[in-house]
Amino acid sequence: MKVAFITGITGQDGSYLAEYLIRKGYIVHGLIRRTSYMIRTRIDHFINWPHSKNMFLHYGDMTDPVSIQNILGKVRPDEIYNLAAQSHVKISYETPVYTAETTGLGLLYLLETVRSLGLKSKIYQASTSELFSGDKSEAPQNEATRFHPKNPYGVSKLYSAEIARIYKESYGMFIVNGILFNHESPRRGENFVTRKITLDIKKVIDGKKDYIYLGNLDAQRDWGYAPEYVEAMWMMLQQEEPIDLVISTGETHSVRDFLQEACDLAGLDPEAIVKIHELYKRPNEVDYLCGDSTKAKTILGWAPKVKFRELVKIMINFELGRSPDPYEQIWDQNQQENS
Ligand code: NAP
Ligand code: G4F
Repeated sequence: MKVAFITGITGQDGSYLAEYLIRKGYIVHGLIRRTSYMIRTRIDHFINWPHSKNMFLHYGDMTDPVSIQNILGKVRPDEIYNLAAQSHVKISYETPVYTAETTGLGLLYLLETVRSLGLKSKIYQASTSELFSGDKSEAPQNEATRFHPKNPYGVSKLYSAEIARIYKESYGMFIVNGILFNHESPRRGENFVTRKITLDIKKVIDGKKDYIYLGNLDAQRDWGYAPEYVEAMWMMLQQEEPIDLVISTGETHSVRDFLQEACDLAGLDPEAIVKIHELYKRPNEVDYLCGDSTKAKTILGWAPKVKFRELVKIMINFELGRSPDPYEQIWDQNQQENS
């Protein structure tokens, strides 16, 4: 049985990845933080599955290298997925040092531990399309596009992407950067724009809110469906060689488009319920993201099935109680196709 260690297991991606690996027969170890209130909403539903006897949670923190050393010394994983991060771009302006420590330096603690213990673990680093400038003239962005981050989160991720490359080249370690474009789901954090819109639509329908307050509606994003993206993470670690890859849908839409599509599906008029508020605008914006994942298609055989309209439908239908998150069907289908 393969052993995986996931940092960020309680997040959107970590929770889908843990489920995916448990279904594949892995022993999964996850890093969790001490919080005054124990909220593990995204993993609670499978923590007691019979096959989740192979799942173990360890207290620690990406800013505490001793905790990382102790856990890795015990677990000695075959695969490490470093998904932990202060991952909110706007909040990275308010907590720039903490963001740098967690999102940037955290990986260094992991790499140094793996190196000093002499582990042979393959390592996945959660890199991001926030490494790019978002200038439309540079789109579609691929593995050859220059990095030019625009915010404290992006530059922290640039540090981790580069230290990953340096450890790979210097020590021959197996480390890949998955350069993932935005990916969403019903498990998306509540203050990212897609989930905020779908959640607030539900509140408006229920009479709990009159308006949805948003920032820049013109920014364009390449939005995919998170369960498909965690599968790409796993595929990257199954290769003979570590190769950095862009994972994206190749379609881009504005925040305004997402809002309109979600409102149409819910039978609401966005003009009547949306107000623009400065609070949700950023000091600097990444205007235009549209990824080219041709290389991932060639090397991994990975291609997204869920595109923009289907994604909005999944999120709205879930929020309004019309249908559950369909990730299980998608995984079953992929397993059949791959076998
Ligand atoms: P998320 O939902 O915000 O989850 C972040 C995870 O990191 C949570 O489990 C969180 O724990 C944990 N974490 C934060 N600070 C930590 C610390 N100091 N020590 C230990 N754990 C800590 O993020 P996500 O959307 O799943 O994204 C996963 C990774 O991919 C992140 O690194 C993100 O930056 C990157 N990424 C995401 C996207 C996207 O569109 N989703 C695209 C590209 C890259 P708590 O639950 O305790 O807060
Ligand atoms: O949903 P967002 O907060 O995601 P953003 O900034 O693109 O970052 C996400 O994707 C990255 C990959 O490219 C990840 F690396 C990162 O960890 C995170 O998961 O904002 C999307 C867009 C932005 O242009 C923002 O200015 O929506 C715009 N927006 C407009 N109103 C808003 C709002 N964003 C948020 N969060 N809240 C608003 O009210």
